[in-house]
Amino acid sequence: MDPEMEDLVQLRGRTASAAIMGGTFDPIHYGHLVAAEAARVKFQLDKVFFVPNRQPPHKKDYQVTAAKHRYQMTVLATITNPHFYVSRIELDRPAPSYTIDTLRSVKELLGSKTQVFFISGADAILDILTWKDVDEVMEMCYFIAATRPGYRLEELGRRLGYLLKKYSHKVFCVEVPALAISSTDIRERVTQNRPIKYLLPESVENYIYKYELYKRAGSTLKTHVAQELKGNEVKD
Ligand code: DND
Repeated sequence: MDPEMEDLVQLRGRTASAAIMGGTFDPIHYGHLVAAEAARVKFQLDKVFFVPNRQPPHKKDYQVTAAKHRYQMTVLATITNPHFYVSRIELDRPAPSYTIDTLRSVKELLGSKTQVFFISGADAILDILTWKDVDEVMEMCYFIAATRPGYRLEELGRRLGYLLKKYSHKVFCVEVPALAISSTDIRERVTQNRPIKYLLPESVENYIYKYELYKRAGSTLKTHVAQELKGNEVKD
């Protein structure tokens, strides 16, 4: 059993709460970290598990950075928070990384006395109707949607229709001031030699420069598209 799974098992049988913060984390930044910490404090979560995916089911149009880099950046970013853990559960499972499969494994490990939350940006929640087995996903956990300050849950309701009506008691909001930060913007900034300081932890910034991630324009385009455009191979 990997060490992160042992952390999960510690909660088994207790009345406890654990949250999953699923993501591609390409790269992880302060928006993710602030959202997770705000959720932890507001909902008194015992532990937050960051779960980098192996291949996001919804991002088939670009090649994500190698899993080992995304995992290591996530470990570096979370190391200073005693409540944050990183799980390899999706990295060690064949792709695509469906959230329903992760929830099933986590629920089985934790047992019925632990409440499971899933932390997500409001933008990701708006796409949830396209997720695999969405009704079962909603049955299995509570959702914490990170929103801009002042955002109203009713706005989510308008977009989510039946899903939010049926599961309104399971969806909560937490306000996050750092919502403008995005992984896409950080990747583009590195490619264009623009600063990324203060958008993400310094350790992750240094990691990106050390391993020369995101240096090449189009490095995150899906390989065959990039080959057509550039006529040469694109690596992670
Ligand atoms: P992303 O690729 O959007 O992650 O994936 C989010 C999660 O949804 C992952 O666990 C996916 O596997 C899962 N998913 C997506 C689609 C289909 C299915 C599952 C399925 O099972 O069928 P990012 O690394 O881009 O972002 C991670 C999270 O952080 C997201 O929820 C995103 O909305 C949020 N986020 C921010 N939150 C607060 N402030 C910011 C943020 N930027 C991103 N600045």
